[in-house]
This record gives sequence, C-alpha cells and structure tokens, in this order.
Amino acid sequence: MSSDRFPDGFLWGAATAAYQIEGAPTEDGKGPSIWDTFSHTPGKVFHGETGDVACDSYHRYREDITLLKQLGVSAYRFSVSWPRVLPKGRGDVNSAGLDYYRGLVDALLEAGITPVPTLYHWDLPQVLQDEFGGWAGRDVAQAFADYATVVTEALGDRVQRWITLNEPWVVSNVGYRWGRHAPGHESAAEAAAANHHLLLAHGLAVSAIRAASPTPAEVGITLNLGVSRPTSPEAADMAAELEARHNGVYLGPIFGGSYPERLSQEWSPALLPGLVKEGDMATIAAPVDFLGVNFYFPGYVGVAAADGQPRAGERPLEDGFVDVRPAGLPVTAMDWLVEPTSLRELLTRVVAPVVGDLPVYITENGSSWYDYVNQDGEVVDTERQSYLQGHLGAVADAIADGVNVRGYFAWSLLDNFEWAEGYAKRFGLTFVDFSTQRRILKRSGQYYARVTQANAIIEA
Ligand code: GBH
Repeated sequence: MSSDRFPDGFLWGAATAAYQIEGAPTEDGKGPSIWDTFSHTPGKVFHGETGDVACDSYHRYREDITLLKQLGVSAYRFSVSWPRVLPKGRGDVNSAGLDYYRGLVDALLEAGITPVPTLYHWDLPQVLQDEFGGWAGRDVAQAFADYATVVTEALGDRVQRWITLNEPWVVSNVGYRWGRHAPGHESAAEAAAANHHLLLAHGLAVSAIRAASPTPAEVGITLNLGVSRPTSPEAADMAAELEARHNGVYLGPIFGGSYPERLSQEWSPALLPGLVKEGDMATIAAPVDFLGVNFYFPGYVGVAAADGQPRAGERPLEDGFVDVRPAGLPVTAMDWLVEPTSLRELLTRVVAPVVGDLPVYITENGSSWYDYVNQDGEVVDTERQSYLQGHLGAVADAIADGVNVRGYFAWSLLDNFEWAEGYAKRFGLTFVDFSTQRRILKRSGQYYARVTQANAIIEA
C-alpha cells in the first residue's frame, strides 16, 4: 500500500554546503581550503569560476533563512567550513569563524528551524593537504576528530543532530582517483588510502562528538549510495562490482566492521598493505544514530558491442562494459538519468537490509535544469517540480515498504557553486542572480512549500 501522506513528524528540510554558498574565503581569519586552491587553478573549473563570492551567504544568511521559512521546512542541512574554524587545520581556534556558525544556528532556532550541520563537505584545510597529503595521510583522521570536538563544544548546546562526512565516495574517487575535484590527484593507491582514512575520521568523530556534546547528540554520516542495474545477465557481475565500490565499501565497514570481499586491490582499502591497522575496523563501526542518503540518478551497465564501438547513449566503462542510457528516460542538465523508482529500489534493496530499523534521512536529492527568469520575473521549472514529485513518491513508497525514512532534504536551497561545473548548473529551489545576488523562489520551491505544509505529496 502506498500513501501520499508522510508519517507525523516527518522532517522536511533543504540542504547546502559551505564552499558552495558562503563566499568570504579570507574573511574574519578563515584559512584556505583545497577548494580555494583548486578553483583558482586554471583549467579545473568550468569558465574558471570560484567560490570566492558564491551566494554570499556568509553575509546573507538571514535572507536565506527567510527563504527556508517560505519553503516551510523545519530543518536546514548546512556544512561547517573546517578552515573557517581552524585556519591551520589544527591548533588555534578562530573564534570569529565559530561566531559565524553560532549566529547562523541561533537565527535558525529563532525561526523554528532545526540546524543539521555536516562537518565535512569537501573543503579540507589546505595546510593538511600540504602537511599530510590530505586524506591520503592517516593523521588527518585524528585532526578531523579534534575539529569535531571544537565545533561540538561551541555548538553542542544548540545542535542535537550531526553529520560527520558528506559522500566519502566522491572525496576519495573524484578527488584522489580521477582528479576532477580537489585536490586533483590521479592515484588509485591514494584513493584507497583516502577512503580508509575518511572512514576512520568518521568513526573517531562519532565518539568525539558524543563525548563533547553537553546534550544527547544524534550522529550519522551521509553517503551517496547507488543502484547499478544490469541490462543483460552477462552484466550482472559488473553491476554488483559497481555497487560494492559505491555502497559496500562504506556500508560494510560502518554497519558490519569489514570491507566487501569481492573488490580488487585497486578498490579495496583492505588489500592495500599496511593501510588498515589493528582496531580501525572497530573504530569505524562505532554505532550511528541514523544514515544520511544522497540520491540523484541510477546507473545501468551493459556489455559493449562486439566491435567495441559504443552504441547510442553508451559510455565505455572498463573490461568491455558500458554505461547505458535506456531509451525513454529523461536526462537533466547534468546529463543524469531521471528515474524515481530507482530511489525506492535503493532504499528497499540496498539500504534497509543493512541498516534495519535505523532512521534514514534523504540528506540530498534534486536536479539541475536550464532555468531562466521569464518576463514576469518567474522561474517556471516544471521539470524540477516533476523530478521532486516523482522522488517524493518513491520515498513514500519506500516508507510503505517498511523502510524507516524519517526526513527529506531537498538539494538545494539555492542555486550555487556546482564544484567543477561552476555556476552553469543550477540545483536550487531558489534562483540566484549571481550578478546581483537577488533570490527568486522558483515554481518548484512554491510546490515544495505546499508539500511541506500538507505533509503529503500534492498533485502539480
Ligand atoms: C552531491 O554529490 C554533492 O553532495 C553536492 O555538493 C552537489 O552539489 C550535488 O551532489 C549535485 O551535484 O563525473 O567523476 O567528475 C552528488 C554526487 C558528485 C555526482 C560528483 C557526480 C561528478 C563525478 N556526485 N559528480 S565525475
């Protein structure tokens, strides 16, 4: 049975991340992050764009909270910039940086909105990259836990729900294996090391946050989990391999204390000599209070044509396999497939068997389209609205299937700095005119406001 109503107390939210919205990269004593360095390196970001100004939310957060109120959400997921709090990554605390987050949190609480901070959304202090090789170096894990302590001591009297890391898969693979994100490295060994150290950092931080929090705190992690669907029986093994790289590498250690066995050395931290030390797996498996899931699009994997030539819509993967786009599915401006049922499949087939009854939050879900302001000053983003409606339906179906989904955070509150894609790709429920910083609630934002108000899916 499926219902368009969500359970009482379902948490409606919107999400952002520090480097994508704050700007003010050197203000009030903030130190540089690897994203400041990367975005200022020619050739790394589309059109050479940077997060120097972004949405200027460092100065405009009160206006952003007004937008949250218009959306009718009861929670805001933002991230804390590590180098704003600890300009050198460790040691001296920059109290002006903490003041920014104190002000933000206080203003949220005043507006009746629950703050849900993420401690790491990709902006590592540059000094830790220089000193330790970033996440490829083991010492960064303890530095992260110490940073978590500092932030919890400052905000723990008013924050009760913490997310340690955002998407370690992206950090290790896009940042260290393929080099398309900061720090821009291309090393399988570094990627596997980063993967393990991120998990270790998470585990250490879970205890650090609990120890430092003056109130009982809920702690979790956000993973970008995926479904890989084989388009023929011959591709089933490859699909399982891709899911192990995407999901098992994180779900295995966090919820079971071990890495998946099927992975090759290039992909398994467990097979890299000397990387996993005694006690690490127990640290990583520290019990969490919830799992955050980010979801955008499904993957399809097939066998390449005999002549090796890609058929329409195919991208080469490896070992004679291809990434496939089934005909008839829409694609977004990011070239990502739109298929809401895959979110239900992810929650029921992948997530629930591992986490059981543990609360799950969708911590990001959203889509990018070529939005524009029409002559009436409106942004009529019907594609985003139907993406949203479809994926909310998938969440409702998963709840009806018995998955304990407790909340949904739309990505994103605002159009923002979309990493290597710069400002060209817009994900906001709010349009941002980056030349004036004017914000306009899009049609999808108006739709979301009706959903949060009704606690139910509304027909468009
Ligand atoms: C999320 O990542 C992020 O958490 C968020 O900050 C971001 O704005 C949002 O999605 C929208 O993209 O082709 O190898 O260069 C989603 C996961 C991140 C998907 C990076 C694909 C490019 C990978 N993704 N990405 S690559």
